Amino acid sequence: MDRYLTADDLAKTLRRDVHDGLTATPKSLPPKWFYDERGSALFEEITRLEEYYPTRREREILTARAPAIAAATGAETLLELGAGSGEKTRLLLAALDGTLRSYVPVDVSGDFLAEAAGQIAADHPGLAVRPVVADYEQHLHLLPGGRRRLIAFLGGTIGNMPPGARVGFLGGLRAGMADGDALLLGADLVKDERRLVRAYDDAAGVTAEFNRNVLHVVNRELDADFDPAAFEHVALWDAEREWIEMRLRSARDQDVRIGGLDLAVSFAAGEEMRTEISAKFRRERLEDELRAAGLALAEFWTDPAGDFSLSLARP
Ligand code: AVJ
Repeated sequence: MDRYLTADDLAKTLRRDVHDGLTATPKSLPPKWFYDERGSALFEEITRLEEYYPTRREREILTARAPAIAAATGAETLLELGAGSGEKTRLLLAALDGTLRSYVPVDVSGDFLAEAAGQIAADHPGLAVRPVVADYEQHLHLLPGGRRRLIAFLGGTIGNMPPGARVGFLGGLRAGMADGDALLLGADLVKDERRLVRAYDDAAGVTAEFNRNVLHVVNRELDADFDPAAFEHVALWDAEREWIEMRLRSARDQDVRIGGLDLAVSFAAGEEMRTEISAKFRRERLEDELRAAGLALAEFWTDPAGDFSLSLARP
């Protein structure tokens, strides 16, 4: 397994993110820290909720379009950014069967990656599986080369980036791509506000628990004393910026100590801290942002209901 990111790098990034986020006004924490073991399990649970449509819709599109993706790309290498739950990967691997020689799952967490890669290697004899531990916002230029690479960035995770970061990220991807390479990008679409908000504020409270999990992570990793029960889950639709925003609202005046940073922060009753944006797209905006990064939209597929999109783009 290639490692461009050590546990120590991750720990440093967490320290910086938490320090910067908790000393800013308004306070915020970045969504990348949701996904420890418990957070990943909670996210898996979210993907099975009736209210959370994106995973199901993306799977519908992949199932219908995998043969077209294979025909259009003839991919020899599949690079998957953010190792998924395995199911979408299996659909792609099965469809690319005729041309594919190597599979490169890329993730920030090595433990999860090695296990998933081992399983896939066992199921696909003859396929070279080369997991890479890397931060795809930092290490794009280090990813393995080769001819006819298909870079898959699925799930709608691009929505977690604010617009400026998206342009930089897509531009970085483009810079590392050659003729014959392609990008497969999953992105959630703008739709009825009530459905969007319900997808991020489910009746069973799983998303609320997922949101609060970032406080458990900070408590454990940075010796902090957040009381997660003293923060309420908030999900709202920002109609102007067309993104869902998740926040944690302090239920009372409280002081929190982050021992590992030697930092004390106060929350006022009702104060809200942003923990995630999840941008929703329209075709035109995706096409414009891809074009600005030097990528041309070749295919744009949605599920029959028009809820979610898969874009295929080329340099
Ligand atoms: C994994 C980033 C695509 O934004 O929909 C799910 C994360 N947050 N419920 C999303 C998430 C709240 C998810 N992504």
